Amino acid sequence: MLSARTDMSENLDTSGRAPASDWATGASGRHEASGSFSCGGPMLDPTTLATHLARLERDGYTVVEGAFPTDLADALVADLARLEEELGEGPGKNPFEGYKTVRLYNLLARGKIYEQIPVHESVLPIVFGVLDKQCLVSSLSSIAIGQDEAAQPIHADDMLIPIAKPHAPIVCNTMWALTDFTEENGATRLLPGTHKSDANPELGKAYDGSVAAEMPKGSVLVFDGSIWHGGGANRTPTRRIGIAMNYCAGFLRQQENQQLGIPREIAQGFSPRLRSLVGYGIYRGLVGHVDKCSPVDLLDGAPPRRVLGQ
Ligand SMILES: O=C(O)CCC(=O)C(=O)O
Repeated sequence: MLSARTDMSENLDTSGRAPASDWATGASGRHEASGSFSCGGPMLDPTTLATHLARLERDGYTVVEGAFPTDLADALVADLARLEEELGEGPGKNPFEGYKTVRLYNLLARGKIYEQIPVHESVLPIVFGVLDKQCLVSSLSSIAIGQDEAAQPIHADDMLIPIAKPHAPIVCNTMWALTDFTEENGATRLLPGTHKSDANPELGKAYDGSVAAEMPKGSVLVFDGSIWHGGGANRTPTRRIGIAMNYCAGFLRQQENQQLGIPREIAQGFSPRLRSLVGYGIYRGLVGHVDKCSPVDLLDGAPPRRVLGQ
């Protein structure tokens, strides 16, 4: 659980080693908020953080309105348009990705502007509260749902992971609204409470009781990876554009391979926190080492320091 010591700076040891106290506490997030919580930017006040974590626990999701400036949303939309053109990406070719939806993957490799997303102080403390401070970036992609797109099949983002449900959160995902999200334009649909279900949804089956996560541009939907959900149908002439910033527990395999997918010279320019989040660290002082050394030293080409068995 989050302990009273909630300053994220303690997670900045670039060796990626767990702080000694994390060995003692287990340092798992699991919905407990206490004390103020800073990612180095403005504080997310403890009451607001606790409210979001309580909603996540009860419903499986929460929406942070005004999480980031609308001019950042506009800048991201413009950069995604540039990328779509440069990469020559078109709509998906299956019902899950959508036939009228354009997705761009591996965004941390595509431009400096994306580096602020995984570490954003309005959202990361909530993710830390659900997972823990040693969680990882699982994937970072954009999803632009075009006119006349059908609703995406209802699914759970952790349904490929073959462990019995319900279980503690191991995936926590976020959807950044770069345009307003409305019921008409394809706002994400969620089935509240299904993160506690002992089953996964049946793909292709229609489910009653979903709610549309309507939110203004600049908001972020945060949800438990077990909740049943899917992108909505777009019945408007304009695109619904979002960024799917997804996280997983530090002991899980990341959905996008960050260490190979992000060129080394780009990762070398990341902040210590971002390096740690993409996986250049060591989980609980053991998992992810290279010859007993931290991968972060190898990233920099620095003489590797032994972090195990000293
Ligand atoms: O686009 C959305 O709102 C949701 C997308 C999603 O759930 C997914 O692709 O896994």
